[in-house]
Amino acid sequence: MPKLNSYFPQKIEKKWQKIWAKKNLHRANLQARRKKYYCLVEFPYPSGEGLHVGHIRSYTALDVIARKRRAEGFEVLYPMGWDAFGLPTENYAIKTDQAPAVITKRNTDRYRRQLQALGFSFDWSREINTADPHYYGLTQWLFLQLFKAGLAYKAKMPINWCPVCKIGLANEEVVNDKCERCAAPVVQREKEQWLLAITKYADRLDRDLDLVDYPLPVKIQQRNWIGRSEGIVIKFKVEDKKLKTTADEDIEIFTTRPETILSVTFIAKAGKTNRFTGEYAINPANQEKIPIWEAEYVLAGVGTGAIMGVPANNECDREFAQKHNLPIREAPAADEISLKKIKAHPLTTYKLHDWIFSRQRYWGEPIPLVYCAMHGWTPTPEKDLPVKLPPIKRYQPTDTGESPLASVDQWVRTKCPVCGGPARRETDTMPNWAGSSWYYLAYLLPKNSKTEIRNPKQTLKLKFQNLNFKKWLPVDWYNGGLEHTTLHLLYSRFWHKALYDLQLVPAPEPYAKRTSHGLILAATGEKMSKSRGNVINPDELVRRFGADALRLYEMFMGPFDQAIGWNEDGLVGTRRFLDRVWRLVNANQAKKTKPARLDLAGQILLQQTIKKVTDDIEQLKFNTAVAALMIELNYLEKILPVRSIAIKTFLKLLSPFAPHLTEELWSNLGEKKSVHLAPWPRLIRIASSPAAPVKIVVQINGRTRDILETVADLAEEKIKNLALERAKIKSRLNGKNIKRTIVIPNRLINLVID
Ligand code: ANZ
Repeated sequence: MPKLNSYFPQKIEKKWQKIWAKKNLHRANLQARRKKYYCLVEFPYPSGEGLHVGHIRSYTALDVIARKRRAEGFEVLYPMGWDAFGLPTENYAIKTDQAPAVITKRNTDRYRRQLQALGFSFDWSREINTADPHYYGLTQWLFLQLFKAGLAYKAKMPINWCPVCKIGLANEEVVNDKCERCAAPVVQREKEQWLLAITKYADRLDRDLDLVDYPLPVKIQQRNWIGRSEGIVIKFKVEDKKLKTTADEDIEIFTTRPETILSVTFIAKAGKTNRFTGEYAINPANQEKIPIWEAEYVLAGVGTGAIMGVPANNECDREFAQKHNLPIREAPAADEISLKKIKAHPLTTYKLHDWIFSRQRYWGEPIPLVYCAMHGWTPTPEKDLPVKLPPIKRYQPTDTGESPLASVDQWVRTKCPVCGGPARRETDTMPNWAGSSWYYLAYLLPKNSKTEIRNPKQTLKLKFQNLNFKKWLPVDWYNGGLEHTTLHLLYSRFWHKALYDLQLVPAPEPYAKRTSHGLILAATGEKMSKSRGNVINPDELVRRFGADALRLYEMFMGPFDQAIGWNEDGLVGTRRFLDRVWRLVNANQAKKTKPARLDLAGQILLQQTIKKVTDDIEQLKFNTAVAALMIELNYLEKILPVRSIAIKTFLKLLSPFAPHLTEELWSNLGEKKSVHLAPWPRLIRIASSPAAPVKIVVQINGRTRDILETVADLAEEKIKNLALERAKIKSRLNGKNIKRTIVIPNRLINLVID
């Protein structure tokens, strides 16, 4: 027996990664004639902690899809980049006195190295970075298109203010109403903010969910967040205080339950306190005089900002009535006819609020607007984009709660683009959701976009319209976290729709299909976090087990959409499975006897494996796809030596999960081209292939002498031949003449002799 070499992933993985990169194996040709497939995963925020095992779950899943699609003949784009602006980097910059750009560079270098070590088939030539001035120049330009379309406006808004740190905090930095850094109670402070009018798109964001393939819980969550509600506005006359007669003014209330109008006992309008206003309104249904209150629970931004109080039917109203001694009355429902007489009109309202788009922070895209006393807010001209972040010494926010940019006087002072007079730049920056609102478009920009897109001969609008968007949009399959359902996923759908209306993109929705992976938890079932010290470092796992074993484990660990605890034994198990695959191929090569074809049972099993793996991958049932491969391996191990076609089919099915090991074995089998360029195995119908073999009773003159196992629906002649070959039958027949043969298909053969 020749000594079998062992599986050393550390040796082969780096080697193949280099070869694939050199051959541009995963580069997408956006001009290709073939059908396209655009796979997308949420690009990471390059934090100081490095890659998380949760990233690997999502990225492997779509890597499997991307590899399968390539094998099915599609031109596949599977890109990667960095969502690089954000608070943690800025806070770390403040703490360690380093430039955020320097920290970001270090972190992205590390992430890239980590991702490359896992063998994902990303097209690295299209890597993007939202903090790159070329990138954020385009983010600024797109923002200006929204501004010009009337979708950006400035308004006074309450923000979270930490009186100790003297800074405005993002919502994420407020934990239980306290400052995340110093634990001081956070107060609300009025501040002028930029807002994006996402509410103008509320209706379409709700309705167009019908156009896309998202998991039902994701659609429901988005719909609840948008909070569409169809009701009517009813006018109540207000009694003139002095004359005690009805005045000309009305109070308009919004309700979804007009038939409860006879049970109304008060009116309440949005207020900062709960108090009686001293005024009365007249119920148009029964002319009753009812008090008008101000109530905290009535929201200013919803409906008309006023309600009719129906304590008998509405929980909030009842609570309020009980607290303030207002009557609770249960009257019959008003009928259609009496309702028709009331002055009312239909209204659709939404819970969604406009999106606060300002941050008083350094590490974000500067909002490219300039303020001039004469001309108000004006866009920075296209030729002056990007408005670059100026280098500064201190990233600390200022005492006034202004962005640190406000302290860079030479940067703030500028000229009005309209009149050339003195003007000031906006010092607020965009939230970290800005760059990710259009990044799936950025991946489609020409590779030399840095120079080309800046070529001033053509407007950016024309350039955008000339891009390859028509062929490549929408994204075919987008996987990402459930936590982004009402943030990033909603925000980017909104940007996309606004750009669609501006004829910058050709399709109404950015993502045709969305899926979500479950969280990976610590072994104890807790969330993995730095503070708990239970974070798993993928670098170490790749070193110990190999990237393929880690990838395979994350696909095998449990149902993809469910949360699951980390279990290193599982990883040991998938590594062992790969060791066995390695030995199988080597042992098969080493056998001296002539390799056999798969017998019928073997062929059937292989076809079942192809079908199972093919179907399960599409439904994200990676765990059961891998289980099918394990069953196939068990079988192949027992029947060596077998012809290499069977082994190769098995390797091809495994290749999306374990791309390095399968590539090495594929080439050991003498293949010159990559396993990843080979077509996906096709299901073939085996001649007379049964679901399961059948047992046929063999009788001689009506007495059972033997039982033989064979495939179903075999021709009579063939069954007879099989029966005659059986030793037991041969000896009993002993050369005697068969007078007659009776066959019951799939069950029995009776040989009649003298
Ligand atoms: C009378 C009534 C009777 C109501 C009843 C509900 C139940 P949904 O259904 O969630 O869309 N409402 C209207 N404007 C409001 C505001 N600005 N702040 C707080 N509440 C407001 O909610 C619609 C209902 O929310 C409306 O219908 C109104 O109460 C309340 F048995 O009117 B209803």
